[in-house]
Amino acid sequence: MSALSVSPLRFALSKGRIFDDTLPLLEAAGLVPSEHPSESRKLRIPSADGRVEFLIVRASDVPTYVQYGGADLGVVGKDVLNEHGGEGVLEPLDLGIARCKLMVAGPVDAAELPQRPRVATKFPKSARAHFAAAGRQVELVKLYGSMELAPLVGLADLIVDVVDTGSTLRANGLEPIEMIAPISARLIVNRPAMKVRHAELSAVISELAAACQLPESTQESSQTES
Ligand code: PRT
Ligand code: MG
Repeated sequence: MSALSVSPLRFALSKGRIFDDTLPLLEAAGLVPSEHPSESRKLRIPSADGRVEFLIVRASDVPTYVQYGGADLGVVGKDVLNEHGGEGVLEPLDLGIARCKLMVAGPVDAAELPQRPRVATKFPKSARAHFAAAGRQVELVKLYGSMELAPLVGLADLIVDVVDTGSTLRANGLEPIEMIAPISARLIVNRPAMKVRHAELSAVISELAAACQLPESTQESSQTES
């Protein structure tokens, strides 16, 4: 870095799972938040060394902040990134944390499915691509949470949701039917920032890559839901 004082890199994170799983990697990279967001109402939290400023945003808003340069970088689940589409962001690292699976699930004792089943999901883009690829007709219903409830009250025949242990499915009389994609959290970077602040961002990417002991590769964020 130059001797001139520069503003800290802005790093978007969501509270909960993503923050908790990213924290050990940040610590290994020497980027320690000066406060924990669950113990603070602040939405901007500097790192102890002042190199970055963490922005606490909704999980689904992380790609938007990074796309428009509100944040220079961020951590987001691949499920959320696929729904966003990845425009304007680079995806240099699979952090291998917050792992889960995007799955189709339905009632354990389900009768035969209708010709065109109704599918409730927070992930319509991924769900649409999955069923279209299989040549299956479905009616998608967009929900923002508690997808597991929809089949229990007749709102939907199936759901598409992220599943970790599967205990939430089981607790609601549902079972996994098929996997759409394995999911993990990704480091994303604003495309113009990667040019303008290349040295600082490369340093952070390398440090985080070392922290999660993965080879790094600067690749275009995938626009496809595999
Ligand atoms: O705030 P907003 O509503 O926008 O986002 P969010 O609530 O989805 O964020 P958060 O913090 O819950 O999840 C952030 C990211 O963590 C997701 O985008 C996924 O990439 C990843 N992740 C990993 C998960 C899970 N595991 C997971 N288990 N996200 C959600 N869940 C849910 C699951 O759907 C179920 O309802 O947690 C519940 C428990 O899972 P089981 O299978 O262990 O019972
Ligand atoms: Mg939430």
